[in-house]
Amino acid sequence: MKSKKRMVSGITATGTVTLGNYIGAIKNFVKLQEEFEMYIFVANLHAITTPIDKLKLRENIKSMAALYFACGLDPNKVNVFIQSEVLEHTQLSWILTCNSTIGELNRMTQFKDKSQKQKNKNRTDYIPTGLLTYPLLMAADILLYEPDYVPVGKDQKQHIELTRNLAERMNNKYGNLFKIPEEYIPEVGSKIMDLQNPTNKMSKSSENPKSYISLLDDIKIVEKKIKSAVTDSENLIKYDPINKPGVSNLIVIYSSLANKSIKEVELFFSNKDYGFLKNEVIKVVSILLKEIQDKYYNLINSNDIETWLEKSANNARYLARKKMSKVMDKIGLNYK
Ligand code: AQP
Repeated sequence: MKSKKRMVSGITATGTVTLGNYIGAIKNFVKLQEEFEMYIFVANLHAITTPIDKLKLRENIKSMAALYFACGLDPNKVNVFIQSEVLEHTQLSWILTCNSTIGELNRMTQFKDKSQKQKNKNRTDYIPTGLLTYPLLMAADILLYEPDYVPVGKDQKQHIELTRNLAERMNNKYGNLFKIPEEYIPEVGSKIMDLQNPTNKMSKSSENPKSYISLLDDIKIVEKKIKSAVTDSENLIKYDPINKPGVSNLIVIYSSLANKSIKEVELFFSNKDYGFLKNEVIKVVSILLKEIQDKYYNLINSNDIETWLEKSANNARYLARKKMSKVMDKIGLNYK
């Protein structure tokens, strides 16, 4: 029997999962779980890249794990685990750090954007080193598991390229160490935008809660957030991300959740106004969130989650240890 192709991915536990994370990542994990062998983790080590309150972090980790299942990941099909519970992630990350250059990390747009945010907070003296080096932890997250594909949003494309470069570099230097992964970017919704500033990506750590929809938001709040989403004064429903970023973002959200192509959505909304568009977006988002939240509140206090996470962490450890043992041998760290 032909074995399944493997995928690995994770979401950073900096806040509650957003609609952007859902459309850009989780929705696809759910779709692909039948076809692929999947390793999906709660990226808690990535969450300490910038300062985070410890109680908040703890809460985020559990909530994210429960949300993965509430969104439809089947614990019998997908390995969902907590990143820090597989120690090899940090071990390999150090080895990759020693095989990378500051120049290539400095070129990462996410580093430029996120360090700019720190500067905007008047913290010019405080750009955490982890902000520069986290793409290497991400590369380790991937390379440990020899995946065929890494499902990501557009914003992470550059990090996958870095991962591939590092893997090729180390393969050339030490012999065949790593499998070169391919990125897997969804056709629709690979970048859901901020509702208040639609030229920026929707982010769970944004300081303005009106700019994102969290999967655990109260439906009444969601309604308000969508109603106050920034559009333009043209009152023309057309997909044009450059000139009409706000309207295009609503079209993309609707298209993804209603499972319709952008063309079909444009046709459906032709001759309609923005009020109508927003109401339809509210409907599809509310249906989704209600379903997720019902499952979430049933799950969050059950013991099942810990059992599922532990079983999957064991599966992940098995692969990660095998890979690390090979790496240690090939680069000369193993003296025996
Ligand atoms: N707005 C988005 N649209 C589509 N996909 C998105 N992803 C994130 N935001 C969007 C995808 O979700 C996965 C996990 O992302 P992450 O949380 O690990 O990192 P991130 O991209 O930095 O996401 P956030 O929400 O913006 O986090 P913070 O606020 O902590 O920086 C990835 O596949 C990502 O592409």
